[in-house]
Amino acid sequence: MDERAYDELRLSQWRSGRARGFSRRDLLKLTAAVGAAGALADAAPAVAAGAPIVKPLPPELFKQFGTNAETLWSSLKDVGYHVPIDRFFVRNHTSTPAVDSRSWRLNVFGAGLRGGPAEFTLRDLKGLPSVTHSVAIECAGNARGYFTSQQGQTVSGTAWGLGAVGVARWRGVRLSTVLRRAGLSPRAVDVQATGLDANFVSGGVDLGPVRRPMPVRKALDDVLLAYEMNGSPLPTDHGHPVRLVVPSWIGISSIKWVGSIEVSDEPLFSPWNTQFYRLFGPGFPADGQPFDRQSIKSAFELDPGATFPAGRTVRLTGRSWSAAGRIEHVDVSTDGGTRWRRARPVGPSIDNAWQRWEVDWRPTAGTHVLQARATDVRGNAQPEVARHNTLGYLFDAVVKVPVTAS
Ligand SMILES: Nc1nc2c(c(=O)[nH]1)N[C@H]1C(S)=C(S)[C@@H](COP(=O)(O)O)O[C@H]1N2
Ligand SMILES: [Mo]
Repeated sequence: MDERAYDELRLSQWRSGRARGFSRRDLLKLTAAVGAAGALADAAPAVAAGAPIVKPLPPELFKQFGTNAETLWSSLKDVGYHVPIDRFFVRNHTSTPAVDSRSWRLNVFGAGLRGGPAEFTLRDLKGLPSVTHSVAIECAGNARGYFTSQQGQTVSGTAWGLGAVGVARWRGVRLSTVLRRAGLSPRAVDVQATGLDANFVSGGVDLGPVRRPMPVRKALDDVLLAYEMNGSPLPTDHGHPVRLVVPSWIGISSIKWVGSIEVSDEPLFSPWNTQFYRLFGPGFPADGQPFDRQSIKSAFELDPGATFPAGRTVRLTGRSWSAAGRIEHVDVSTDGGTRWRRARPVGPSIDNAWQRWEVDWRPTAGTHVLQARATDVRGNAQPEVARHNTLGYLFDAVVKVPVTAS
């Protein structure tokens, strides 16, 4: 079954009340509470205990939004294919917890296992065959701010620029290896990891710990339980000691600080696939349209408002990425979209990661609008306008970047 068909089936099961963990009634209650409080999904959490983010967030590397911090694209110029840990974006629903890796255990349980629960220490996981992959993690709300600034539309949630994305080298064990060791049953339907961070409270309602189910088919396909990032033990803010890395899917799938994994023999639901991370708004089903996959985007390695010397050739650099496949080509305009030219690819184009590129440009004095438009190997190209949805997910339109030369 393809992902879309799976989503549709899941939606109808949920509508008909076949939902354990988070029912339609819970959602209606929640919607009322959220409406009353005037807050919405992805907004700053009501409680944030301790240090929301542990690593330093210098203003030349990050723009901070409460418990979240996006990478400034100017900080990715000349840093190579992978985003260094010191500038990788952080998206926390609450706060970064301190998890002791020696006493940490992964508990795998549920009716989708042949026997009882299984427990793994970090040592156990490291003793299993490991794989290393370059994979992008990107927030579903990345570039959300452009719905408002570029399209004049109202959306709720963190007004990210383009910096809620990063590619790192993740090393870990395949989730499929762990699930098979735990005794996966042919009856298994869904797999849901739960984080050890504090419960997420939204609009006065305690929604429990961050968790989100995925179909067993995805779990067995390409998902990692990662314990290393760019060759270092997984850093505190990025899920120490172990996180999921779910290639091509929205960032919320890649649960950090994993404490347990439920394998169920029926569909699972959580607020993170019912109330949040669904497409709501005109043209979408009243219950929202489910989605799992990320979209296609491009970014220049500079910040809006950057300045250049006039009359001298500069090298513009950037990156493009698509969840549907490798980037085929990137077109760049430096005159607000009248003329486009092909950017030169730089280095590899890796599936589920990104493609770096460059173009030379000699600006005249004055203000200019830069744009980059990517096309992937499946023929998907970035549109002029992203499809509006009230929670502001999956912005994929070509971004207009104002710069000045003097
Ligand atoms: N336990 C837990 N996992 C989580 C989150 C969280 O708040 N708690 N945030 C998710 C979201 S919305 C995103 S976009 C990614 C961000 O990963 P990063 O902070 O390592 O960049 O983690 C996901 N995993
Ligand atoms: Mo996210």
